[in-house]
Amino acid sequence: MTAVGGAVIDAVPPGVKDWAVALFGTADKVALLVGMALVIAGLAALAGVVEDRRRFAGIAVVGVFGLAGLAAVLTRAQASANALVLAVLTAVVAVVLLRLLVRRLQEWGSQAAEPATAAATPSPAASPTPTAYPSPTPNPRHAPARRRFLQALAGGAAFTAVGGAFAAAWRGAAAVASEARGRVALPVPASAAPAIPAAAEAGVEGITPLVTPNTDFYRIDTALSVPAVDPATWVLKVTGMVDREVELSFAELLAKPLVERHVTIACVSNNVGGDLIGNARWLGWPVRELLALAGPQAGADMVLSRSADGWTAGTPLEVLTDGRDALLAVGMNGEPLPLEHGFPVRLVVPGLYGYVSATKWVTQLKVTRFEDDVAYWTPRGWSERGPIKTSSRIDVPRGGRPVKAGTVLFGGVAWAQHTGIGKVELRVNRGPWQQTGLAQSISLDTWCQWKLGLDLTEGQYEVQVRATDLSGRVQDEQNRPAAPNGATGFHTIRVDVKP
Ligand SMILES: Nc1nc2c(c(=O)[nH]1)N[C@H]1C(S)=C(S)[C@@H](COP(=O)(O)O)O[C@H]1N2
Ligand SMILES: [Mo]
Repeated sequence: MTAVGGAVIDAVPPGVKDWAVALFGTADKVALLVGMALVIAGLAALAGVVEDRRRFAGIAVVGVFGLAGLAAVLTRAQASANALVLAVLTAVVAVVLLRLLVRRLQEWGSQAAEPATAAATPSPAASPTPTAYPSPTPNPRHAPARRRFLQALAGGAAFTAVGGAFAAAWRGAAAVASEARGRVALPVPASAAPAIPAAAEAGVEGITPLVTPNTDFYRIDTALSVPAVDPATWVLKVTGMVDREVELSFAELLAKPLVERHVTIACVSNNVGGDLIGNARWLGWPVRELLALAGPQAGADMVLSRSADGWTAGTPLEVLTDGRDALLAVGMNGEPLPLEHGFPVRLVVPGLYGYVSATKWVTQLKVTRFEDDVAYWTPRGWSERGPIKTSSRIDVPRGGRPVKAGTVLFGGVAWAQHTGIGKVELRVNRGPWQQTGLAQSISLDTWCQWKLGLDLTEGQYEVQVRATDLSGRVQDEQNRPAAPNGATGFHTIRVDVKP
């Protein structure tokens, strides 16, 4: 089922996917799975009805759906023997159950249809609900067939439930990966993350924390089931336009001089004011050092990174070699990467949206050219290049709740990764821009907090925020949607001030 879902995700036009993401947020996967469960239930009902009318017709329905499932499994890059066997097994069980249930149903139907024997009692077949019987003892001649059908139905349901539980348990790969994660001992970094200055905290209650806890970190990817990668067998291959192909094992990676840095990563789908952005302390090996081992050839301008599940991102070679802390990351906030954030190894690149840089479960770096290779999202309506746009957000006061008249404290975050934030301003009811107090930043690659107290009397106000980066560029005022390369516009909130 996840394979079919994955094929759906890859196949749907970007518009529909955007719509689904916008509608369901990060719950879009749950929505997809529930939707698929409904479709499957509908198909099962259809199979039952047509099989009842004509033998093998229902089996054909199951067969076609089974083949679609098999095709989906086979076309996924993650195709495992387990998934294959499961798909075939499921189809076989479905056919057997279908035949059994239809036979029972037909027995019941044919017995119920014998009119002569039913003379004394109204035909129970006319109404299948037990309440239709005039007496507590239904026609004894019909009972066994009906009971046998219901037994078969209940048996089928129980079998399906138990089978599902076994299938879930069979996802042993996930267990192996999470067990292996538990055994990873991260090395002490050769270069520790600079300590977070106390002045980096703006000191506003309810503001987003400076460092996002792993459990709260946004998650975006196309993987319906989290790829389970065993670090014992993981290798990263550097291929393509290089002087020497390089292979790196997880143990070799851990033995490199690792650096730890705070980097704020963001999703291109993040709407103005949205929360698809997070800041973590990443531990990893600079990608430029790995690339230096391989020796990129003249003419190459892109690194196509590929994940264990076949997803790809195209990152400018320039960005990976210009000295910024682009990392082959193994740690997140002092822990091995959580499985859903790319265990055992992912990329983190300051300044670029995730879709062009932050490959999780990474297994290959192909040095190539934008002209020759196309990354996953490029043909789906998103720009080839995805630098993060300078932006800012008001966290408090939280929308919806009225605040008390007097000095109202505003606070939030602003980011301009790898350039740094110069100033953040607020304006009320489109009045003059007022400079906020900007907290010290952790680094150019992280967001900063800001705060400003405004004296407001009773009434309704529109408050907007805008950031200016350290090069003097003001964030774009024009409201634009996330596609194709990141939303723009000023985050705007309405504040209801009560006496
Ligand atoms: N393998 C893989 N890596 C991926 C993606 C994906 O779909 N598959 N999505 C990218 C996108 S669009 C973003 S915004 C970041 C999100 O990283 P996170 O889930 O750790 O926050 O991962 C990136 N890495
Ligand atoms: Mo993203």
